[in-house]
Amino acid sequence: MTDNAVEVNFDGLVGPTHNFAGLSPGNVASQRHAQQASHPKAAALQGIDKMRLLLRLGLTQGVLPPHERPSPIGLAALGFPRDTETAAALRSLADARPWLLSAVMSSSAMWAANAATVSPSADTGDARVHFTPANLISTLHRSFEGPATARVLRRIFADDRHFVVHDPLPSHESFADEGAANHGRFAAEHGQPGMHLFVYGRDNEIVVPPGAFPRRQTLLASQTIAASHGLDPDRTVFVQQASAAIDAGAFHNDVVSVTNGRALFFHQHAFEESIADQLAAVDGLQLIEVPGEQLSLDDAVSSYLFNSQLVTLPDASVVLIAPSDVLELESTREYLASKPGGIDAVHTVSIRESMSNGGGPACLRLRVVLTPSERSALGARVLVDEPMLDQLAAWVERHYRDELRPADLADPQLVDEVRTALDELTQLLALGDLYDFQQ
Ligand code: SUG
Repeated sequence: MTDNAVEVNFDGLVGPTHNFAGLSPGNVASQRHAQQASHPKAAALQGIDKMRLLLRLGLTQGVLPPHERPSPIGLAALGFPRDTETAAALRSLADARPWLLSAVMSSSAMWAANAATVSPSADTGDARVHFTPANLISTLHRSFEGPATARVLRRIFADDRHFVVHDPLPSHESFADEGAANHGRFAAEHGQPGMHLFVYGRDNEIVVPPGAFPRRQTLLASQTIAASHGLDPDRTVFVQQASAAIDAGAFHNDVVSVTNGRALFFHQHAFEESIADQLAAVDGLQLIEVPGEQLSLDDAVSSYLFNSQLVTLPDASVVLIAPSDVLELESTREYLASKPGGIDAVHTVSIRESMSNGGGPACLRLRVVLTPSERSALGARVLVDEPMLDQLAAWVERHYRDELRPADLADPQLVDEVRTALDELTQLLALGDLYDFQQ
């Protein structure tokens, strides 16, 4: 047992190129908002407000920087030699295939739940915190994130006495991996040994019907991560997500369930088989199940009720940080008004810009359990307090545009703005020269 370990929520900062490009089949919000104008400044400030709420509730909050845009990995993969002038590359993509332009400009790294799968040191074979950056190969724009995420995590979690950052899994569909969005953990206290829940959408035996939404997580990917982190096989459970949930638009399992402490808050139709049976080995398991007749899968997906953050405050009360959309639907409003057992209070946050691309409160954060010595071994100034959030908000106000339209993505001026902003951010967060344009 490790005393005083806390769960740090590392939120992805929304990047200055946040836009709506419809790049994610099976993600109904992304499809619905394709090609609409986005609001990067509002988006980033909404994310910062959410972090401020968690901080004020007494939780430990961290931040992860946006990735460089256009993505140097993406441009290289699309055939542009390193010395191509960036403006020329963007113009050529805009003329030939605009969707590739949006792919290299996407701000999708903001959804930090997809950055990596993380195992706390209390559970791993070598008592270090293990990270596997997700390869995100199911969508082109997100497939550029894996190596960039590895670089960010290796900068922050550089101290190899405490941390191991693995390479992303092989870029092959058998290893399709979407990170912590399909992973949960049960533990009485964060620092105590936990039970790991890995949720997959397909393995090689599951036949995916033609026309069905993509199954983004494979069993093989989850098993490989569990093994490489040195997790105890007796404390690891692999569960299949319900096909019906994926086909209703739950492209990640965190759209239909969330864990905290020894609790699982979930939709009745989230899993293919009885979750109570599959989690029988979890000591003191607390199931908070929402029946399908009270809340349809469609309403679960449109409200993102289960993409809330379920967190335990220092006074031991359990709070649900839900998207304000739950107040707009009658079914979710009534469910929450019934004061479900296991949830002491509900706070709502307005993160409309992220929600319009299918990213709720839980998508925006990566949970990392850290002991005091692990926290003091961090390699950058990424744990935030209120003054730091004020500085980040002022930084957003200085550099982000109010509005971005699809055609603006090829604007060379935007590239300059992004570089100026990110350069300043690396100084603010003491990240060093992190980005390619800084080399
Ligand atoms: O991978 N949307 C993201 C949303 C990720 C949400 N994360 C979790 N559920 N954990 C995705 O589908 C849309 C980008 C666009 O269409 O412009 C996008 O990538």
